[in-house]
Amino acid sequence: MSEHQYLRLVSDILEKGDQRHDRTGVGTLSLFGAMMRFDLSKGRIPILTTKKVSYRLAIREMLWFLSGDTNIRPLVEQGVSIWSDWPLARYQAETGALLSKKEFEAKILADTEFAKKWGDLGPVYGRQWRRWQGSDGQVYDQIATLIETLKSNPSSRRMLFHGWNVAELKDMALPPCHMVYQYHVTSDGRLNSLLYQRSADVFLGLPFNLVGAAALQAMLADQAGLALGDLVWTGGDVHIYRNHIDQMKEQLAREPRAFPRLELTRHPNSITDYKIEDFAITGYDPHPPIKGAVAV
Ligand code: DHF
Ligand code: TMP
Repeated sequence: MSEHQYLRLVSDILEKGDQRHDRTGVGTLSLFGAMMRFDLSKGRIPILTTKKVSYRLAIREMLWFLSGDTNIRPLVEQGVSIWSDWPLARYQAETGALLSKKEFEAKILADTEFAKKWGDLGPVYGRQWRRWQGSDGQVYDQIATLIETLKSNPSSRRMLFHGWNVAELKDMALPPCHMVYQYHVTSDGRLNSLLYQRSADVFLGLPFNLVGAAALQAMLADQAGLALGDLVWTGGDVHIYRNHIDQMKEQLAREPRAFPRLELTRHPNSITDYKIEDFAITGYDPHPPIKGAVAV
């Protein structure tokens, strides 16, 4: 029930991972099918301690998903650069322009028309979660429905939301990685969640995804008047990029510390009203950061 699960997964992949080619051309070591379970009931959330994780970026990303936005501009405004590489790659491919990430982000901030044209990721997470376009012409807010059901029918086995909208995949900069979130309420009023992630970059993406899922679970519990239970993470293609292997070995040599505590300091009336200031993280005492390049 701790960070050791993550480290065990890392050492399993390094030991037994299949050496594969992948879409990005970088190459990975990969295992198929993995699970981890984190107990959130004591107020601690899985922010890895064996390297410093910029958890505020991950929470900001989750708040951006919940806002329904799919344009990187509001992220860039908040100093969050984790999504900028993909619109930049499209801009470079389509215009032949050679811009650095910094220059591209400066244009996104300075020019709203440019941001509209080049900063959008297509109908990714936020769009599908809050405004799934049905074939019946209706627009579905999966998050609002989930919260209503958590309150009105918590024994339901149908509490989930989904990002994999087949008809719209071709318009997405990246098809969703963390694609299904399912929820479950125990008889004593604890909210469990299970995240299914079809593809996981164990060094860069996964630590962020754990923070996002835990922050989301805390907000949903807060909205529905529930206590926190377990966060179950499950992955499909779970991989370490070849250019992250040295970093992962360095991380494996470190001793994990206790996970930090999360407390929501305010109780907004709606899931869309949380601000980064509402997340009080205490007792986070990580080892130093470890840097690595993201495969685009
Ligand atoms: N592609 C790939 N190949 N891996 C990913 O993890 C990934 N994640 C995406 C989009 N596409 C992806 C969205 N999430 C970083 C973290 C999460 C993320 C994208 C990037 C990242 O680069 N993290 C660094 C730097 C964080 C910072 O800016 O401080 C890290 O060290 O955690
Ligand atoms: P893929 O679409 O070819 O699977 O590539 C997506 C890559 O991004 C893959 O390495 C998984 C990684 N990823 C995460 O691990 N977490 C995320 O949140 C996102 C968006 C991507």
